[in-house]
Amino acid sequence: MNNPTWGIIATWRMAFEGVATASQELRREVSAEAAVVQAVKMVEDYPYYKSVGFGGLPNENGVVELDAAFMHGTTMEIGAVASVQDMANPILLAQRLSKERFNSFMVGEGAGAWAVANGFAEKIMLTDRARQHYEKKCRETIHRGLSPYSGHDTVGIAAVDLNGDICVGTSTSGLFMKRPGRVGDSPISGSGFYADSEIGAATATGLGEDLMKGCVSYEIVRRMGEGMSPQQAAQSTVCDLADRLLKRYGRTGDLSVVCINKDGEFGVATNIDNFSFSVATARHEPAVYVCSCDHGETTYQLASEQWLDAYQARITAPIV
Ligand code: SD4
Repeated sequence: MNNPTWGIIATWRMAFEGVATASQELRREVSAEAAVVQAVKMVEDYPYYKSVGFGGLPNENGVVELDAAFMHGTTMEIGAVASVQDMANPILLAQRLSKERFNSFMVGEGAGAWAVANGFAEKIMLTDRARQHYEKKCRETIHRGLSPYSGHDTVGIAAVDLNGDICVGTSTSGLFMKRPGRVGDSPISGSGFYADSEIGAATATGLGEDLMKGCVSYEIVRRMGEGMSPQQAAQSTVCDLADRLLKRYGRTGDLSVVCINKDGEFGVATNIDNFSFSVATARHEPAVYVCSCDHGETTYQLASEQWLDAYQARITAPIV
């Protein structure tokens, strides 16, 4: 067996604070489960991230519906919720449900009632800012017959701890302006996330409708299990799915993935420019990287101060 190591990787810049905090804990032998759940919760709680938790953008009726999942790669436990409303931290619901023998994936009203009965915090998740985004989108698109769908920012976080456990969690408000009841890949095992402590874990962000066509997270873990490096597994899975979609479905949405193996090596792949990710490992200080996609090949570089400043300015800018 290799020396014990630790690492954590997450989709997008928004997870950086959570990743940095988790890196302090993972090196002190805190579990991957605790690190992942805490890091996802930090993203859910921050009101300026508009596609996860508090401040997440609503569906076409102006209602925030949230999806989340948690998987433990040693026990194979999975818990997930979809389309839950007015619950402060969907990731905590998913984590708790992962301990249930039955009913471990719950949706909508049933999930909400179960969460309230079990003492989980309720919260109005629609912020004034999210409502302003919604009203703006209505003016700019649906009232004029245009497609309102754009952008994607689900948080997916995978971690390996010094004990050799690997866990993954996701949380999202899904597609902005989705139809009520629509569910994407994020709470779906194998699509939005997968973890196997004997191999590694992967998680995805992008257009759930297309990510689900390739079960990308399971596929990446499977390829790592067959001997590919995390980078090869991520890159080949995204390229193969994008090619198949273009050939057989005629188009492809955004597909972005991150993964990590049990040795703390990580991989990332995307078919868009400007996908960012946050990572920290025993060998790698916490950092944010920004990806480019050139002829299907993903490259990335450290986010510059300028990029980070522009990001913060953008997410907090007045909505006009
Ligand atoms: C979904 N994959 O629901 C998610 C979307 C995403 O910000 O990444 N959203 O399809």
